[in-house]
Amino acid sequence: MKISVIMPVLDEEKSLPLVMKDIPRDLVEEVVVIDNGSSDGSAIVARENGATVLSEPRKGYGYACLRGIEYLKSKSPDIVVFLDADYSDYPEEISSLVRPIIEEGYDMVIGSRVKGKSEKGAILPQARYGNMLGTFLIRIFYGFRYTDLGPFRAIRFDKLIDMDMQDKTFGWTVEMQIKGIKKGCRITEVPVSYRKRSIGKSKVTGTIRGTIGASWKILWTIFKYTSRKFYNL
Ligand SMILES: Nc1nc2c(ncn2[C@@H]2O[C@H](COP(=O)(O)OP(=O)(O)OP(=O)(O)O)[C@@H](O)[C@H]2O)c(=O)[nH]1
Ligand SMILES: [Mg+2]
Repeated sequence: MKISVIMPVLDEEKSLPLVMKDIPRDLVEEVVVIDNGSSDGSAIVARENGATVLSEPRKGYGYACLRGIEYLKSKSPDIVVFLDADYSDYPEEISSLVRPIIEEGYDMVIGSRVKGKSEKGAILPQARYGNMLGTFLIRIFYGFRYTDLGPFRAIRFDKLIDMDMQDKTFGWTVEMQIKGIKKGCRITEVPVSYRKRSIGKSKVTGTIRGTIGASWKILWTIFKYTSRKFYNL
């Protein structure tokens, strides 16, 4: 099976080489880095380390992912893995993320940091509570038990295209999880490990602005899709 990685990047020149080094290249055909207007050398470093580098000037995690998907339409991979560039996730665990798709016929596999081993302090309290609330609301509204809304995940490319993803920022992960349920995808979670960000600058849950912005967007996304469900929109 042809596997591609989509990696949105904003100013991660220091962590990128480590992430690239740990991606199992015997499994992954192409690593697509979407440089989202970095002011450091992220694009150069990514290219030097063997990634295909695209540029997306419109700022936002979702914008970057959408750009990656557009690019991959001409490549038609079987599976796409989403991975952060800050070296918090363990890229070598891509193999356990894709296994349920390859061997058991699943469509989408969410890497759960809650089920896996996290370094102490790696998942900040605000991220932990945000995850709990988000997954609780999804369980109430859709009856599916996720344990995490983390970014590290694998999905069959045809299912991803069928989802017609829309979110431009940090509602991205939750939109994918809700649409996976709505579209009748076969979904599972696998435990993934998580380490504390020790390189580069935090942009989301490590900052007040990022936390408020991401929390608001996640809740808004859940309520948007849920109200559509009730009103059959
Ligand atoms: N494309 C894009 N990527 C972003 C943006 N903000 C953050 N990222 C990337 O999204 C990933 C997650 O951001 P982080 O800053 O690690 O946020 P976090 O994981 O909540 O917090 P940490 O505890 O610092 O790891 C990283 O790979 C960032 O480079 C953005 O505006 N656009
Ligand atoms: Mg991070």
